[in-house]
Amino acid sequence: MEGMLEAVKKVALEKFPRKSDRKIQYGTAGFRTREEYLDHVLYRMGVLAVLRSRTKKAIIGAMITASHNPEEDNGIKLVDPAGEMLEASWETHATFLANVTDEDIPSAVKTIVSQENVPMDVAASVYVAKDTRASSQRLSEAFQCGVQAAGGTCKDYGLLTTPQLHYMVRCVNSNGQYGQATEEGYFQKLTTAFCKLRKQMGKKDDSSYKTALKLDTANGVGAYKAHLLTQYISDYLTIDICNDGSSGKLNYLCGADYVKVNQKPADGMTLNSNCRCASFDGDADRIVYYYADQNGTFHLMDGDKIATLVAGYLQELLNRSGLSLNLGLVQTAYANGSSTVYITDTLKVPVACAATGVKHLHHRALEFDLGVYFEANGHGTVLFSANASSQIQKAATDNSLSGIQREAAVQMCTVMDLINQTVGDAISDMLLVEVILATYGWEINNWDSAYVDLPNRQLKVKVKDRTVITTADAERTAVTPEGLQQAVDSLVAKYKHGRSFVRPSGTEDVVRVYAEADTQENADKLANEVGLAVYSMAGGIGDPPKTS
Ligand code: G16
Repeated sequence: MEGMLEAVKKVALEKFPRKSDRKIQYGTAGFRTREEYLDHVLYRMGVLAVLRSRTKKAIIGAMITASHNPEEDNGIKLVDPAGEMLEASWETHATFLANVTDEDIPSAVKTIVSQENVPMDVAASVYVAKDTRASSQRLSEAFQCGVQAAGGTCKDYGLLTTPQLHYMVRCVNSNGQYGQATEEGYFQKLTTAFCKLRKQMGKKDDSSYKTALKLDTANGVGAYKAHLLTQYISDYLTIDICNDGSSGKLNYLCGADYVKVNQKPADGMTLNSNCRCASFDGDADRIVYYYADQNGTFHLMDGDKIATLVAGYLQELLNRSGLSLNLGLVQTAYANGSSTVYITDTLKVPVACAATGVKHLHHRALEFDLGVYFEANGHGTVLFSANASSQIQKAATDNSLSGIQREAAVQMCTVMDLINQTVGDAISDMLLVEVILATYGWEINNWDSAYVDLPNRQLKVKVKDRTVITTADAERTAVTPEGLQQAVDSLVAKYKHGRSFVRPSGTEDVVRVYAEADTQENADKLANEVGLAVYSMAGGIGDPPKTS
């Protein structure tokens, strides 16, 4: 091990020195900051990925992306063997290794090896992919140098969406049981399921569903992949791809995050009345839908609306199959109050609240047989427990069941293939939404009518050090700085249906403020007042926040 450690240090000093003592932390979705601060971090993560691979005796994934952040940022998300986010205890190792001096890398690695009992004689292998950012190639090379220096091997997939990389990792570690670890395998699995479900439902005379979708791909990797997708599904869905990167800038005035936060369509998307539109984010792990009604009013179908659509559909299939499996839905504090009421009172599906970050929702969703999780920002998926999938598969061929029950189980088997269960996947989620709308014969306005969102507003507040804000109760209560939560509570009390919370972002250097109330004017006012409270009590810098 000593020889390897000296080699790791030598390459670090020569090629990827740590140029400043700026601290960096593994956040909501990995490391994320301005790309010029990341070379040494990516190199060191190559080393860490080798240790993780040896520990798990499995292939680990690394996605080079800053997802919804601006083009100038970049980052890395590490992927565990089943395609899930890196285990929390290793996030601590990642932060530790990223922040030591170059000289201290060998001792830091030794500490991790000893704490985790890493078997250093086991072969290590890592799958890596990147998004379309200009810096992604350079950072991917830095990462791969780290893997090599630590004695591992790397398979470079080049450009992939984040969920595609998660999928590859799950496939290879399941020895192909989950699917083929190739891009062709990914598209084949999803689109075969999609076409099967669409074919089965035949043509409905009274259907309002139209087979045309306008898609904003945020000028990111999703554009390439959506182009590839179209050839597999053209019999059932025509996709008009906008913001495909040929002229616009990544995530700039477009993409799922822009649409959700600003509650307006992406630039370049002309909204004809009732025309179904959707936006991916920069690495295609989130999706939101939207449309303009006859009066030109914009309507957003965010992650909450997708979650309720999916949960309602699965519940109906479960009821028809007669299977006794528990279905639950996981949201975050950002979930619109109306969605939670709808899920509880109308769908009668149990709902849980988790902290922001797919890793938190994913773990909570594992507690259900069928766990639907979605963040309001459009990031989510469905998890089927091992017990649920085996019961569903068994029911699909169980001749003692009625035809209707068997048919529902067969349909659920196909739905399982349509869903990328490793992580939220904009492509897979889009295909699922399209299947459900077509099944119901709904257009987007029918879907929208399930419930009316409470008006809401999100704000970003710049502060000197966002870590001064700590939270509890799935981020719904600010614990520090002292007095902030009381201030928020008294502001909220002034508004009918008022609700607000603040939390430090794990992907951007800001504090996020969320507010909802009975009218848009009141939601804006509340967000503004809470933003100002954060600004004054948590060390605001620059201009005070205001709603646009
Ligand atoms: C990431 C996470 C999401 C999270 C989002 C914003 O999304 O995967 O779970 O909601 O960041 O997090 P925060 O509010 O902490 O900045 P993405 O799509 O950027 O990877």
